[in-house]
Amino acid sequence: LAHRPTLAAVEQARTAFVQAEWTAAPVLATDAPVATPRKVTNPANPEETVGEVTFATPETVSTAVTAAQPWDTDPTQRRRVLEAAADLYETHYGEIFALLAREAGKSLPDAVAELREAVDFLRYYAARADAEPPRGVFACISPWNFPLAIFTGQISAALAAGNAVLAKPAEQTSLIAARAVALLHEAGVPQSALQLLPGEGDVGAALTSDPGIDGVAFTGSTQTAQLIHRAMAENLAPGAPLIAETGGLNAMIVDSTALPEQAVDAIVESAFQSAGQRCSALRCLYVQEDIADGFTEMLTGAMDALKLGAPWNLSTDVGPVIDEEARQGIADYIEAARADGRVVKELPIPGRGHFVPPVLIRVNSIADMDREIFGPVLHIATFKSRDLDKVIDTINATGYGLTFGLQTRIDDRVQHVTDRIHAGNVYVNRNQIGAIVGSQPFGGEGMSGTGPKAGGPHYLPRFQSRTVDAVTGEW
Ligand code: TXE
Repeated sequence: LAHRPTLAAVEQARTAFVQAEWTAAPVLATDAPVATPRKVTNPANPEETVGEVTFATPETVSTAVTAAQPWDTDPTQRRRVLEAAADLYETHYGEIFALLAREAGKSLPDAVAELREAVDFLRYYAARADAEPPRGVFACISPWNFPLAIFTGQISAALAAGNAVLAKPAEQTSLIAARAVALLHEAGVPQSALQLLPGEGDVGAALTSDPGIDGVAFTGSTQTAQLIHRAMAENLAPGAPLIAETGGLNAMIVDSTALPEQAVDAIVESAFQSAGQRCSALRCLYVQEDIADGFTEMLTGAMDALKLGAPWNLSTDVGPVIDEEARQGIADYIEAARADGRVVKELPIPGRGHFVPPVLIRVNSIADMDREIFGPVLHIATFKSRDLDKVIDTINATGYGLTFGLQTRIDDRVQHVTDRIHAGNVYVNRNQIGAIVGSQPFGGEGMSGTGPKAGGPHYLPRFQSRTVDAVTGEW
């Protein structure tokens, strides 16, 4: 961050905003009906009210679509305004950290990384604004797990290209979205080019079946992406693009030559950071049989060292999951594994709130997992060296292809495995997490998304009226 916060400044911001109550409501270029307001509570302390949100209704949507107007200005102006928005995000870090902690349950390191990523997206796409014509009106539908970074990434690309944006944030994180939109408007994005439609899935469904929409950017579950795909096919012009980033079933292979400390650090971070609520998170670890016992012991020891608790405590490693529904779903899954005697290690619940303590569960293979469990739940399997190719085939056969990790010191093996694995982002001998805007774009294959990768050179052109070059395949 250009205005890098000192610990003292963060501390000050935290206490200053603890008393704040935020609000979110549709921000429209015209009047339209809305639903009755509801309370937003804190995932780490559900008795605490954080603010109030007024949702849009499906009827709000068509009015907003009609009022939308592409950001018809020269690219230099768009660049300047988006840069100004990045500056505003940075100067408001205290309030943003407080909101990320209190509405989304993010720990401070997660909140810092998220603000950094959001600012990077704004500056990266701003710098690439050019005179290519926009598509028109874009629906940007985002999830709660990166309520600022993914929300801002979609919007800033669509706006940099000159589109009008109708933003539908996840119902769990409307307050953060409302604050971000207020900063974008303050920076100079016109109201008709950026409208906010907080609401539930029905608002997203109404948006993606409105014939006035020219394209959709979506991040969330694979199942919702499939619904959107269908709605668009039935209602939108055939050329309208769907840019979808969805779930994953991500694996890591640790062979007997891997550096154990390095591998354990990478695993703990990849599986449990953000309480495992990342599409990139490690879900299934394959450890070579010869080292499995000692390695598992090291791993469970490292899990013991994790600090669970409220996100605003600076020492917290793992905070709560997003809400009670998520907590219950993950707890039921763990209970079933416990009943089967497959739980290798679990930590105690740190208190009230929507906490799921990190857990390690034994499986025979990734094929035993029929869906993505979006929480701090790591699965462990073992393999024999001669079965390495079988393991790769099983991982590929899940149909997902988001992230993959490999820990080994054999160079030929790196080549062999990475040539065969189907994954959008591959991490060798490092933590299997996230991406870096501009230098390591992020996105998956198969059931994990449509591409192009966010934060890469091909993303923004998808928001423009360009066609594919038949020879180079470039946009
Ligand atoms: O996602 P949804 P949810 C995965 C993860 C998680 C699961 C469910 O496995 O447990 O998805 O999370 C909007 N038409 N990921 O329920 O439902 C919705 O309001 C249009 C992976 O939060 O896909 C929200 O704004 N829009 C992940 C957005 O879609 C609809 C991030 C995402 O919600 C809609 C989050 C519809 N019919 C969850 N229904 C990742 N890849 O990072 C809902 N929405």
